[in-house]
Amino acid sequence: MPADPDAASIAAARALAERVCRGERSAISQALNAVDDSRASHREARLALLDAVAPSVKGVRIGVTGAPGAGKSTLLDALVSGLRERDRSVGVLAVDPSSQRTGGALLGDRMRLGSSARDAGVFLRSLAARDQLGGLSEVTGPSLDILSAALDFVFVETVGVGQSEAQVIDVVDTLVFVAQPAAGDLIQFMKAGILEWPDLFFVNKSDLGDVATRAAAELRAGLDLGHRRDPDRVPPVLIGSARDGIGIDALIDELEAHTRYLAASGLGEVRRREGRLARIEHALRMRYGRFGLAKLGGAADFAALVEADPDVSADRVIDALSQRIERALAQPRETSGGA
Ligand SMILES: Nc1nc2c(ncn2[C@@H]2O[C@H](COP(=O)(O)OP(=O)(O)OP(=O)(O)O)[C@@H](O)[C@H]2O)c(=O)[nH]1
Ligand SMILES: [Mg+2]
Repeated sequence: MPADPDAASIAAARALAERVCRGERSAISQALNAVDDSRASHREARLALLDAVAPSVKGVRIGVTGAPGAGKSTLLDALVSGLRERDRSVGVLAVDPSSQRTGGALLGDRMRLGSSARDAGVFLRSLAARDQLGGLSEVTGPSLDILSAALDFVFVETVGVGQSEAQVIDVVDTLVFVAQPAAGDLIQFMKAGILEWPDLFFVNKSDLGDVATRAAAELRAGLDLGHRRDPDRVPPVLIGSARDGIGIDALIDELEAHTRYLAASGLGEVRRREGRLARIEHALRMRYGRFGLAKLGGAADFAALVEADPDVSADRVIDALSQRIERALAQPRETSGGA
C-alpha cells in the first residue's frame, strides 16, 4: 500500500460514524461531504467511515422514479410530512441529471418542505448525476449508506429514463414508480422494460379525474401480463394526488407492508447482497471496462471475492479490487484515466 493509514483520521472517522448512527444532523452532513471527497489523501478516512457505518443499516431505502414532471418531488414532500406524523425520521437524496453544468441543484428549489426544512428528523441532500449516462452518481450508494445508518426512511429520487431504474435497484430495498396519467406514456414504459422493476406504483394527479383512473387500470392490466422482478408478488397500483395530499397515507401503509414482506420472506437480505455485488461490479466496470473486470477471473471468482468480506463497505471492496486490477493491468501496459 502506498499511503500510510492515518490513525488519527481513522479514529475521527469512527467517531463521526457513531454520531451518524445516533442521527445527529451535523454529523450526517459532515459524513455526506466526506464520502463525496474523492481526494487521494482522504481515501482512508472515507473508507474507514463507510466501514464503520456498514453494519448499522437501520433505515429502509426507497427509490422513487418516474418520468420528468410526474410529481416525484411533490410526492416526496408529502411523504416526508406523512412519515413525520408517524414519528419516523426521513432522509431524501435527489439525483439530478440536469445539474451537470451547475454542479448541483438545490433540492430545496424543487421541494417545498415548509416546516420540515427545520425539523431535526428530516435530512435533504441533492447530488449531481455527474458524467454517468442517465444514471446514478458514484456517490449515491455511499450517501445512502450514511443516511440509512442514521434515519428510519431514506428516499432517493431519480428520473425514469430507463437505465436509472436498473441502477437504482442495486442501492434500494423498494422501488416506487410515480406514473403520469397521460395516455401513451405507459406503453412507452412497457416497451422500455421499466415496469418490471418497481414494487409499487403510484398514479399521481388523481385530481385530473378519469384520465388517472384509466391510467391505473391500464397499468394493472399491463402488470398482469408483463415480466416482473419479484414473480411472487403483483405490485399494488395506488392512485392519489401528491399536490392535494390524497392517497399518501395508503402509500405509506404499502411501503411499511413491503418492508415487512422483505424481512419476512428473506428477500430483503437477498436484494441487499445482490445489490452490493452489482454495485461493486458496476463501479469496476465504469473504471476498467470488461477487460479490467476479466482480470479478476470469471463471474464466480468475482462473486467469491466480493462475498469473502460481507461486513466491510462496498466501497472498501471496490477500492481493494481496483488495486488488484491495476496491478494486473500494469503488467502488459499502463492504464490511462482514473482519478
Ligand atoms: N395537478 C397536479 N399537479 C401535480 C401533482 N403533483 C405534482 N404536480 C405538479 O407537477 C409538476 C411537476 O412536479 P414535480 O414534483 O416537480 O415533478 P418531478 O417528477 O419531481 O419532476 P422532475 O424532478 O423534474 O423529474 C409541478 O408543477 C407540480 O406542481 C398532483 O397531484 N396534481
Ligand atoms: Mg423532482
